[in-house]
Amino acid sequence: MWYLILFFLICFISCSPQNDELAISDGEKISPTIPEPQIPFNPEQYVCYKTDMSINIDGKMNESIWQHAEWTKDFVDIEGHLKPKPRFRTRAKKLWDDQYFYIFAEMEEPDVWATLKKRDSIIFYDNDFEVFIDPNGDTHRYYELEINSFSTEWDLFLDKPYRDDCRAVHFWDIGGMKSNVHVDGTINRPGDKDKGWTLEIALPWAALKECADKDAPPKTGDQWRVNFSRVEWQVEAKNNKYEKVINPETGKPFPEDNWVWSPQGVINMHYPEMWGFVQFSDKIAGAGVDEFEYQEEEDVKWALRQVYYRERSYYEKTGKFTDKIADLKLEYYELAEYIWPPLIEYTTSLFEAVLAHQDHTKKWHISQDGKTWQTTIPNSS
Ligand SMILES: [Ca+2]
Ligand SMILES: [Ca+2]
Ligand SMILES: [Ca+2]
Ligand SMILES: [Ca+2]
Repeated sequence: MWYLILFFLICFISCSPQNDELAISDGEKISPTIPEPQIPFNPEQYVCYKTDMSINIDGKMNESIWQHAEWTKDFVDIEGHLKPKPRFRTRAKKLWDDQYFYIFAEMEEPDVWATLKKRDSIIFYDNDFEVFIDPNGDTHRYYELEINSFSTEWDLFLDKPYRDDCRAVHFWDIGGMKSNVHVDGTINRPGDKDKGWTLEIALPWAALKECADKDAPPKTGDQWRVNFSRVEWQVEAKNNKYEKVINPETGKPFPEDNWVWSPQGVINMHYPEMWGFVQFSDKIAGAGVDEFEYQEEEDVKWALRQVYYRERSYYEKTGKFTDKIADLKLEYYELAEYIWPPLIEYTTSLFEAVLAHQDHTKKWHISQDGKTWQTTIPNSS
């Protein structure tokens, strides 16, 4: 019986959206099995305009420029349409200038509470708001930030997702970051009904630039991969204090809800390929509109991503990779300008799949650790 409990406990921990704690405690490798997202590839899109006025980071949307920035869609469950709508509304706005990337988040919340005050604590043990940024969209070298309603920050750098044997750098800080929370209600006082909390963040390009592998500040038209997540626990008032509701069957708190901007299709934020697209515009917010321009090459990267998911589960079953697309049971991909199927090469512990452009000028690659990159082929004529 005990091993059944252990099995389910391991499943629970490894399916948990944040494996950060695991990485801290033992640095253990995460199982190579990669569950595939259970929703179509359709990340949210947002055009982020500039501000021409300075923004006072006090947690309030009290600068008129914010009125011209559009709200994101209301957040949905991390698994998308597979799960019910969140209990409370969450939405966000974005702006930028030559110094900062600004984020504003609004969270409806009848019971505002927080416990953690020490920087770089595991903030998702409290209710929180989380930001994920992969500037160049290769799924490696990305930034994560979590903030609770005490304004306590946990920022970290990840060289790659946990599924690809990540070493998260918790001591990395977003130097020069500013953030502040405004509580519309009373924090840690049950018995009244709070409206919620709002969060204002300024992330300096100087810090984001370091591992961006891309221009920072961005150029107009540049697209970065970004997602937001809100962790929400079930709490109850006991002795005039908040406590997490305990599941009587497990003796532990019920699992947290994860409400996100762009749904992941799997209970894991560390699938950067599912994050939203933010396209930067050099227009001042309210002074014009730029259309979001979807890059067809994202479909090429997504087709290679299927090869990666399937190669990893093929490896799990057989102990080796394969160069035969039939072994991977992949559908035919109709790709504008790229030749299907990909060419796959492998060794005992590595693989690389390559899709070539029809005119043989460029190729897209993916490797066993999920990194995608493009190469151009010098003109042979
Ligand atoms: Ca403000
Ligand atoms: Ca990256
Ligand atoms: Ca840190
Ligand atoms: Ca309250």
